[in-house]
Amino acid sequence: MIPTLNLNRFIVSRERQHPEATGELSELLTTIALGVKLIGNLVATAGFKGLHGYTGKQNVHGEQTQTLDVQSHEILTELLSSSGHFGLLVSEEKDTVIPSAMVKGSAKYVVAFDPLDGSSNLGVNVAVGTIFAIFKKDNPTEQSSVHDFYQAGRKLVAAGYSVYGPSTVFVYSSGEGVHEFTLDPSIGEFVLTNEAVRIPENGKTYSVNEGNFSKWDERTKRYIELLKSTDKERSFPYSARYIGSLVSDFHRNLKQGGVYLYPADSKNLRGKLRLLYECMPMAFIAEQAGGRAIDGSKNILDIIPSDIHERCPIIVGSKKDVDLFESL
Ligand code: P6P
Repeated sequence: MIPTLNLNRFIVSRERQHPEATGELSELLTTIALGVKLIGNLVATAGFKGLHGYTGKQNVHGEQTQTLDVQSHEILTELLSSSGHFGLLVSEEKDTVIPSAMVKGSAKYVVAFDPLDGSSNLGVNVAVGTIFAIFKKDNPTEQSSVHDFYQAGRKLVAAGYSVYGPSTVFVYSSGEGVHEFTLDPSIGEFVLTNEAVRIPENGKTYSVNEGNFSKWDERTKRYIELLKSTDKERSFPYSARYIGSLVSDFHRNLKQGGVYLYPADSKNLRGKLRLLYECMPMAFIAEQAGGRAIDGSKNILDIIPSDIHERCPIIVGSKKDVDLFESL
């Protein structure tokens, strides 16, 4: 079967519909997709290349970094730097912004990414993924600065994620719906498998680390107890599905409906996930697919970061499931 549309042709065909498009965003997205292919291969072969394990160093958040975290970070940083289409990078693995080696001065876009989210699962073969967010600079002619990242998620130009699972999928939106591609390893191409993905209005599953139950506030406890109660009208109880990998839990909820939470708790007052390169991209994808994402009270896409690594509580997924949390 000849693949109807591969990622590159799909992106270019969509961007061509915008007369002002210069092709830079298309090149940026296809560069990220190439990075995803390389990282997917790294994840799949790490076991017998002796690449599993920790570097003995910590990242900006004091978390032990794994060899694959660093190598995934290096792949994306080098590919994006040589693309010449962005001024600055933010990576979970680096405490400061990373200037592009190729762009002297200004560029149109800045990119934030989590090169390998969920990497604590790597040694046990649980799916992990890469998450990215692309902003357009307010003043493309001006020298890029960290302030180019201090924009509300609603201003994202594009965002997406990959899941390195039984197949490698690439999901992105550039503001006109959510599109899913699956890697065909026999030709090394991402092939369109779902155009205009819509998240069901409510789901059947909830994804949260219930080990934190005692640290949650009363509202979060009440919400989870509701989802576990018997209420035929609301199709409760939901099933618990949590594998400790945001991209996997989110992707299941995107396709089948459901809600993912990493709420604030007494230990993590702003939750665990990072606003810029985890919460915002997932919130952007969720809203583009007809879902919602809040931090508990505000839409995540309305929050303006003030630090590139700041954390944010997140309740994201099917509209009605997020509405219910907000209503409590
Ligand atoms: P916990 C992985 O470290 C991650 O950032 C997400 O991918 C995942 O959903 C969450 O943290 C798991 O955190 O505290 O439940 O182990």
